[in-house]
Amino acid sequence: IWKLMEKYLPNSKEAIQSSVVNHVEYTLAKTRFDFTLLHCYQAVSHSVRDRLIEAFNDTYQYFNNKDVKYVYYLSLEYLIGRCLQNALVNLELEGQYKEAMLDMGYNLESVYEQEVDPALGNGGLGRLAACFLDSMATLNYPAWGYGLRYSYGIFRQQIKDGYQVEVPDYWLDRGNPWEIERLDVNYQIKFYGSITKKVEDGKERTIWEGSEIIVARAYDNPIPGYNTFNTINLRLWRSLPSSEFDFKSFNQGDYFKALESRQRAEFITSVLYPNDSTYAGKELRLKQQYLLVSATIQDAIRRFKKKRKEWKEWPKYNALQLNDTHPALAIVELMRILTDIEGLEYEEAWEVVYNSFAYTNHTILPEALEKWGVELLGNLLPRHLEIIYNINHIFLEKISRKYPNDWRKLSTLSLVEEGTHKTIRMANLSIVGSHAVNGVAALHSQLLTTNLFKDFYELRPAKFQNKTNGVTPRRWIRCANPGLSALLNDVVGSDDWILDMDILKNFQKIADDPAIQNRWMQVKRQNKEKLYWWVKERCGVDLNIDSLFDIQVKRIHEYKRQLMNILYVIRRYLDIKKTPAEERRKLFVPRSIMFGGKAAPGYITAKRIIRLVNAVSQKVNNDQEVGDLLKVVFLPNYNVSNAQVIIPASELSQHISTAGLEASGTSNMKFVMNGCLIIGTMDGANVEIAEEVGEENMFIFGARVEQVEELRNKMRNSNYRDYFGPRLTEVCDAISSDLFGYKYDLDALLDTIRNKNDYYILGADFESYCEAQQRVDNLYRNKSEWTKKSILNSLRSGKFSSDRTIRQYAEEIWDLEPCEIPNPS
Ligand code: 26V
Repeated sequence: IWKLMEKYLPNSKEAIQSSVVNHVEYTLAKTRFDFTLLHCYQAVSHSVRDRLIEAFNDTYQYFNNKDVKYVYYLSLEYLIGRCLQNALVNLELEGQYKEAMLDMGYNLESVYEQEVDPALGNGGLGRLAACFLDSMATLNYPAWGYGLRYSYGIFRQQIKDGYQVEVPDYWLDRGNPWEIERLDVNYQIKFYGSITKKVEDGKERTIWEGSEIIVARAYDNPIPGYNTFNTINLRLWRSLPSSEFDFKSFNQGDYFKALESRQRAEFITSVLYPNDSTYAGKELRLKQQYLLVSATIQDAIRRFKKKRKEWKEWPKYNALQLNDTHPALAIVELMRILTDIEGLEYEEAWEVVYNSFAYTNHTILPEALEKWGVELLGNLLPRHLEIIYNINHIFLEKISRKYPNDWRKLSTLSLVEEGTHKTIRMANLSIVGSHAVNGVAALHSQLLTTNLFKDFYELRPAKFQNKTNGVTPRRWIRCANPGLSALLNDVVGSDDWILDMDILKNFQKIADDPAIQNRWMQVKRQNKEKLYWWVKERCGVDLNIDSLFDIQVKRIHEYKRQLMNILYVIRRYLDIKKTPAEERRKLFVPRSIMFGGKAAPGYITAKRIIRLVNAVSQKVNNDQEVGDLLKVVFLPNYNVSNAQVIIPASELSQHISTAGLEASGTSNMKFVMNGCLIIGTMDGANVEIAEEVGEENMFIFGARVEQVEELRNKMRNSNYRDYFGPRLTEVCDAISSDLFGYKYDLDALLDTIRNKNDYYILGADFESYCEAQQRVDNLYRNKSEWTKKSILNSLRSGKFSSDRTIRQYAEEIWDLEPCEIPNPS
């Protein structure tokens, strides 16, 4: 029977339609009489899901037969975005499905809009993990993504009276056609309890008995590669109550109490922590981290044991990548299993662990570095704390032999931070337990070796690497910008650029071609129209499509300096008002300035920045005198699917963090690929973007990283009215005079930069920012010059494909070979 079954579904229109109709009837149990667009989406996705599942099963069966090495990518966050279009594009079936659906009376694009956007991440770190999965599948690497299946993703952001309001994001309420629930893949996870030592044959053994036991169940999410049959797995764990655990309570007759404990188990993977900047040592968060780590390690071990190899071969078959320190307990969990359960000697186990783990750092902000209180950790995971102390003891002994009596070194390198509140430094644990540590852009990796991890670097310089981030051109050009994709196809003569962005460099001469420039502008204009309608519908603002679309979208944070952007908008507003009406159009280019991004719910200053943007928006947009010369909009609920509309439509995008503080940035890369010019500081990956596209094709301004500390000191020692200069001072005074209302909130906001503690040096960078903005206006007046730079930005962005990044991880850290499954037809 298996042989008789058609192995791969044929791609004809009729076959697609029959599969969709089949799902309407048998999966949805629907008839054509009460059939909605949502049902259509569900039937279509199920028909695509069938194809993914076949490819997915074949992929791992093939990997298994070939006895390949795997990389395990461990991340608490994945911002994968919508799946349907991405799957169709990667399976190269979008055209066929479009036709098939049109025939049945449906527009495929409106079908796409029915899908929820799974938002299981905060921002850059989670989106990076999703781009990496796409590249790992596309490049045929034997890989697994591991994460958590939160029931609630990051909150949905609404704007009420100009303030951010958080609404829970229960994203599973319409089911999820993309996941495969694995009823048979469950692991026990233990918490709390006690440890006992036993001596057997003269050897001490440690036994940890957890007092709370729950279950982690696997939910598999197939990730199709582009132009290959390889489809890899993103395995997400969900917490469930364990059936064994609460027997006692049930027997004692306390029925409700027993149910409560079951609900507590389910609660663990309920909600993603919506904070990406300040660390708060919450027990629930630690439970989440350990659940991911423990289930994943058990899964990897089960797979390895089937090979019947010796433990010392583990690193030959497994590479484990830690996406920041969040899953760092994996190091300890593998040590625990190897020593306590598998009976390896400490040193043998350490070799295995050290040679398989690698750690990526994503931030140098001290407030984001994870440190778990030893009381909390020791209570929840007593054996793990003991192992951490052990690792630390052995490590510090080596250090004190190498640097006798160097107490400063010992205390900075130690995994334990002493003090009234003793903590475990997860970054130190991750470095000590890994054979490779990397930053996410050249400048950031450099800063790790000279500042944050200086002493570790001096100890083992070879361990430290750079892996500049990248983004997938499949989602960020091919899916998000079909107009540009078609244009690039024509320029190149094929769609080869999707797999090899570097070939675009060979076509730079088109940047001067007026015919191409015209088509390029047309594509941008169509994308701007789409965003125009999006803004009109959601914000009720009527933009001028001919105005310059100027966009800053990212999490709201002081270091990203959205405040500097809006203060400049006010500067522009005041300048327009001061200019005689008849001269205004000569002096100012019409601009639509858009902001978007979520503030962490407890981050008051970030929330006040949103309040200020909306206050300015209200004033400026309703000022008849200003008209379309200046519009200000806050784009609500910035997420992956909205980004796919926003990024292709923008002409100028802002990446203006204080130098040294943005580890990389990844949207900067997406904007550049889509022919957007950047106004930015020499920070994160901006530095490398400037190297690739040329500084003359960007608007670079502001203090360099070496100058920041000195500027901070200078400002500390003078009055803000002096170091701000008259232009910024006037802006602050306008806000304080209640020109925009909300004086209480806005004065408090301004005090973060006025009171001699302008940590992010807005005051120092403001003038240079204004000058860069003037250069933007000047260039925009020359449409052909602007378009030329836009084209060059896009054609020179090849370095920032995540394919390049993943190849480097595979070759320089994971020692991993591609393994392509054969074409089944
Ligand atoms: C930190 C924390 C702190 C504890 C609470 C939960 C939580 C969740 C996430 C984070 C991650 C902060 C680090 C981060 O997102 N870094 C960003 O990583 C991007 C990808 O490498 C990079 O482009 C951005 O520049 C960097 O800010």
